Formats: sequence, structure tokens, C-alpha cells
Amino acid sequence: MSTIDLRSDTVTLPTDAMRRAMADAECGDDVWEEDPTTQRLEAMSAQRMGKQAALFTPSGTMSNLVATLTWCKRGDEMIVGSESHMFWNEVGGASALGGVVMRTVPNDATGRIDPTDVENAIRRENIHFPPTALVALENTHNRCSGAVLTVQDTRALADVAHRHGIPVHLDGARIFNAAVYLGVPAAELAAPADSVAFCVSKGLSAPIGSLLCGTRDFVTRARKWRKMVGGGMRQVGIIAAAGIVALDSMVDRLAEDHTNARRLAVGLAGIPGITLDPEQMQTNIVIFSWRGDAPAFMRRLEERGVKSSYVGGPLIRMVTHRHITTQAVDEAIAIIHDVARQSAVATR
Ligand code: TLP
Repeated sequence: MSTIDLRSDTVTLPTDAMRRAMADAECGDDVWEEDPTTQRLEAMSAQRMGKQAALFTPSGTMSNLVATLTWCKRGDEMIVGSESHMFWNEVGGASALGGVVMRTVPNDATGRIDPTDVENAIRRENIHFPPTALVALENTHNRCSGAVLTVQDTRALADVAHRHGIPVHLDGARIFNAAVYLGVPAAELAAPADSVAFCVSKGLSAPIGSLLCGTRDFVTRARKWRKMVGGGMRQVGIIAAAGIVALDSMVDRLAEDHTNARRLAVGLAGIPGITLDPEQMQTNIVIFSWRGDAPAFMRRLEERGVKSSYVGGPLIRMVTHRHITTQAVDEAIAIIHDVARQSAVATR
């Protein structure tokens, strides 16, 4: 039985071109800023995001943590979306390691945040209040079915923060999915933000890595925080080399993942017991609700070779990526249909 692994685009394996680039990578000690390949990746990343500089980190989680530590001090408050990855999925690092309070404002189903909610959440000077030091946004939005924020959405939220002198960090782990969907350069989506983090290890298929981008001064300060949390790496050109291949050659193909995700969503919508709106689909993350016991349904799917990930309550997530062909999508739909039918018979 072959496996159709829809748990995440993080499962993508490095391409042959990446492995070759890794083998040939010119290296040095990057803590001493002597690794030419990492420096090339950082320069390319900064340019792609329209920022002055970039910092290579091992993970999206570390980039977001380092951004938080760079912008905030202990006792500060940051505003995040109620469904944001930073709030849900980063082990509370901002609070545990940074001493930063995470204040949530609602994300709607399309990942958007109402600028008025941000305005109202920003603390005014008061002896009792922690100061608001950061607003963090996410594009595409993981828990909101890979929804895309437009340049206008991002600008409207950033304007509120900036009016109060508060910087904006953009968790753009999948910003290239948003850029490909909207047909705009990623730099335009990142322009309203003061810092942006994106990952090369998701749909872009590199094995490891994230880039935190911002002004030269921000990146200099972030470099020190990265060292403190153990992210100063040595001959890291070995992995940066794969990141360069990712940026050079893996961005445009994300459109295929989006087409496959839509195909998957349309197929799933026709299965009794499953609810989702395929018209909402924009990028590569499909989230649907199952009317029965979702974890039990996922276990039955896995027994048939279809892997998914659990969002919570009735919600199950399936993510398309380079290893998921159109044929695999059709096979997955057939298997899910079958398992749903059997589940319905079993509960009758
Ligand atoms: N997301 C992972 C899991 O943590 C859920 C996934 O499989 O989607 N920001 C966003 C928006 C993310 O989706 C992720 C990873 C990260 C940050 C963290 O990246 P890593 O996994 O490199 O620490």
C-alpha cells in the first residue's frame, strides 16, 4: 500500500538539485559571518522580501521567536490573531522564553483581523497595563485553510499599529503561496511589515530553514538573540545551499499545489459527512469538518494509507505539496469516500 501523506508540506524531501548544491556548497563558520553560501541566501531573501537584510534560522518557530525577542522586552504585550500559529503552535515560546504576554484578537474564517479590533487592543498608557510592543500577522493563514491576506489587508492592519508607533511582524512561513495565488511579488505583501519570516522547508521543499528579514539594524539585533537561543550555526552553507535552490526554482510550482488542493476540496465536499466550502480554497491547505469522531476517522484513513493532521474538534487538515500528484489526490478522494461510507454504515 502506498502512502498519500497529506499531513503537511513540511514532509517534502529535498530535490536532486538541492542535494547536489548541498554537496558542493562553499562553507565557513557562520557564527563568525564567514559562510558565503548562507550570506548569499540571506542576501537573496532580503531582496525577495524587499528588506535590507535577512537572517537564516533553523525553523519558522525560531524566526518568530527571535523576532518577538528582538521587538519586545519582558513584560510587554504582543497582539496576535486568535488562530495564529504563533499563539497555537509555537509552544508559547514568546511567553515562556520572552516573558511576553500574547493578547489575541479574532481571526475570521478567511484569516483576516478587523483593524478596529487591533486599534481597541492596543494599550493606552496606564499604570496597570503592559505596553503593547508588537502586532504579529500571518500570511498565508495556516489554521484558516491557507487563506491569503492581500496587500490592502496587511496595509490596513499595519497602519493601525504604526499610528501607535508599534512595529509589525509578519509570519510569512508560506508567503510565497500567497504571492503565487495573488500574482504579486512577495515583497509587496511584506512591505507593510517591519519584519517578515518565511520558510524554505515547506512547499519549497528545502530540508531545513527559515529567513527572518528586516532592516539592517533589526537583523543585527536579531542575530544576537538567535545566538542566545542556540540558533547560531557553523558550516550552515550545507543547508543554505538547498534554500538557494528553493528560492531559485521552487516558487512558481506552488501553483500546482493550489490546483490540487482545490481539486481535493471539491472532491471532499461531495462526500456525505464532510463539510467544507471549496470556493474558499486559495492555496494548499484544506481544512474540513467531519460529522463523527474526527481522530477516529483519521485513524481509519491512515490504515488505508491517507495521512492527515488534526486541527481540533471536528476539524481535519490536508495539505498538498510536491509529492502529491493529481492522481494521488483522486486516489485520496476515493479512499476518503469509502472510509466515510463505512463509518456511516458502522454508526447506523
Ligand atoms: N507549521 C506546521 C505545524 O507547526 C502546524 C505545519 O505543518 O503547518 N508559521 C506557520 C504559519 C507555520 O505553519 C509553521 C509550521 C511555522 C510558522 C513554524 O515553522 P517550523 O515548523 O519550521 O518551526
